[in-house]
Amino acid sequence: MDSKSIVLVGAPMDCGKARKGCLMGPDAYRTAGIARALTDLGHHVTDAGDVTPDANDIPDRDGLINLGETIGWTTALMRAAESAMATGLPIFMGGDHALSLGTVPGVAAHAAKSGQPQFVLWLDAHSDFNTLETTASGNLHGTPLAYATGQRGFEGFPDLPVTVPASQTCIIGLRSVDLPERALMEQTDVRGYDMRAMDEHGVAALLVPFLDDVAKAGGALHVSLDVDFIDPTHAPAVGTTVPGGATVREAHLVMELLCDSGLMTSLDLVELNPMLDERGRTAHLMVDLAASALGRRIFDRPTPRMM
Ligand code: EXY
Ligand code: MN
Ligand code: MN
Ligand code: MN
Repeated sequence: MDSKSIVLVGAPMDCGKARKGCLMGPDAYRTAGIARALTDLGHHVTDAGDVTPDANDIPDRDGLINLGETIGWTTALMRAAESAMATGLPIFMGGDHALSLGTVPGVAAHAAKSGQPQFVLWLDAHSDFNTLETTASGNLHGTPLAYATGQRGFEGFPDLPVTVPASQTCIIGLRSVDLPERALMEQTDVRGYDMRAMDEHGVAALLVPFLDDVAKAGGALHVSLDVDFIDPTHAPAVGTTVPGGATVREAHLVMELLCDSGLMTSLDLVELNPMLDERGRTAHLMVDLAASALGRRIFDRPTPRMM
């Protein structure tokens, strides 16, 4: 893989749900050596520090859990993501998945400036396709993909100048979807693959056709990796564990295929809660997965396409 300019952006957002701890995520990745892991692969890495929302951006909104604070973070992260794209390949170190309320629209706005279509790969046990009107928990980390694809039901959130068409999104790893999320997804052409699809076909058979579509469209590809994509026996440091997740090798294969494709233009690492970790092993696994997406492998030759 060619040397890239990678920008680490800390996004210690923790208001997307009730349980606290994700605010320590960015420093856990730093402590787990994310910068060194990527410079060892020949990349140029800068750490842009942590984003903090501007107090003026936080509207006084009650109702759903931390709605005002979440809107403030969304505004700040949209700006940060759009500007980070101008300097290289950003890795947004979360922080909970509500950070993607800002990062996905931000990278999409950057792509739109050059007329490039934006695609999104969502690696998650959950579809994160609730809206403010359908969420039962009020936890807004369960809503970012619905917001970023332009679904209605986000009254009070910033109007999005650029949304990602649902047809340009692909979710892999599903095993916990609320009924309203499923109903809303069925009204769109989002590609959603549950764990049974992974078991029956293998993750490569699900991912490669999507990557081929990204390549054909000359698209930008944002990857949003939720810790809970991986089975909790391998990645315990997350508040929304769901048994029956991806193995460590399935997760690495996804990242290695992304590396082979050369298509990834931005990455979210989300939902790491260091308070729930065991000697940092989840943080280290997420760093290893980021490294696999950016060139770490045993042999240089990519596997010939079997499809
Ligand atoms: N669908 C459930 C909810 O909306 O509360 C669970 C969402 C979990 C979201 C985590 C980030 O992936
Ligand atoms: Mn660019
Ligand atoms: Mn998620
Ligand atoms: Mn999840």
